[in-house]
Amino acid sequence: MTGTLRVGVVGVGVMGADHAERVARRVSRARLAAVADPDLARAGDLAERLGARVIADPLTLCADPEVDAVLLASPGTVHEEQILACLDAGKPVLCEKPLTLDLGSAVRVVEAERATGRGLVQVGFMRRFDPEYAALKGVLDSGDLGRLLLVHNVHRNLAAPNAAFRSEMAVRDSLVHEVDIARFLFGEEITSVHVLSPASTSLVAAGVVDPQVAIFTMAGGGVVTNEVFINSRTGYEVRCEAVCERGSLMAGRPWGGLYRTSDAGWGGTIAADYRPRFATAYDLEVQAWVDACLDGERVGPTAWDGLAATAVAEAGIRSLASGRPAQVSLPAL
Ligand code: ISE
Repeated sequence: MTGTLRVGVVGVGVMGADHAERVARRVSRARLAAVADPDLARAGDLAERLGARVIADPLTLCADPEVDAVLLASPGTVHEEQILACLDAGKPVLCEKPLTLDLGSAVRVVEAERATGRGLVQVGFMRRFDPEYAALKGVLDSGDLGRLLLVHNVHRNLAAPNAAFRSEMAVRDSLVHEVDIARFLFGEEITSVHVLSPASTSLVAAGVVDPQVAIFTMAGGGVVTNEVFINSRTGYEVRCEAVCERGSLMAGRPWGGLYRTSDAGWGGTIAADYRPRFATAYDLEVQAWVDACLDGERVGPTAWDGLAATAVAEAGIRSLASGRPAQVSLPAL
């Protein structure tokens, strides 16, 4: 399709404001048509700056005839009703992760999307669009290094976004990225997850587990180790090392460039948060979504990918509480 995609953004907090700016200023073939947020002053300021309309009610934005596609950056608790409103209106939706907070609502979303007969939902697992992660996946798929055996992920944030931070949030909001990357790199489902609770940093409230170490077992027997450390005080560090039969690959070194075991070097800076670290990935993700909406193709993580991530996060929260591995069961849809 030729023309310009009129995008509505729901939720203009940190990530939504970043996406609104991206749609308005950096992505081609798209225009920021409208924004919605419960904080009307925040929505009004942004809309004025970027030349968009404010629509007070998110569900009205989803149905608005002058909005062609919707980018959801609202809290996960309201994703289900907002995605369903977009599907009812037959509109494509790019939904920030997590798709939903529980398996029941994820199933309802996947079923509602299937009933439309179209691939309308893309989930915002932006790392798949990061040039280094994409290059790493390309090398794995080429078979040059043989079979993928292990993945080691490190995921550190500078500090928790607010004082309400709880252990479960590290699983739902942060580990969920590693869930998607593990499924993406192996091309398999995760069958069990074991969340370990090492000694916590003294910088969190009593009873909060930070850092956490999670171990995924993949359907084919591969293993993924994950460190998630929210109050690391070092900055935004996200790295991934894939270990194959004939060598290893690393994405996300602070000094940049896909690393093979023969490389060496040091000297970069660590980003403060996900926006600078994954700026290129977000740009490529939103551009790919806009192009797919206009050209009628589906790209990126699907609603099923979002459902699978929610199922693993639910199992992870059970494991966090019990201290034992938890099996992941995916519905047969
Ligand atoms: C946040 O929502 C993100 O998606 C970031 O990528 C992640 O590092 C952070 O822990 C989450 O809270």
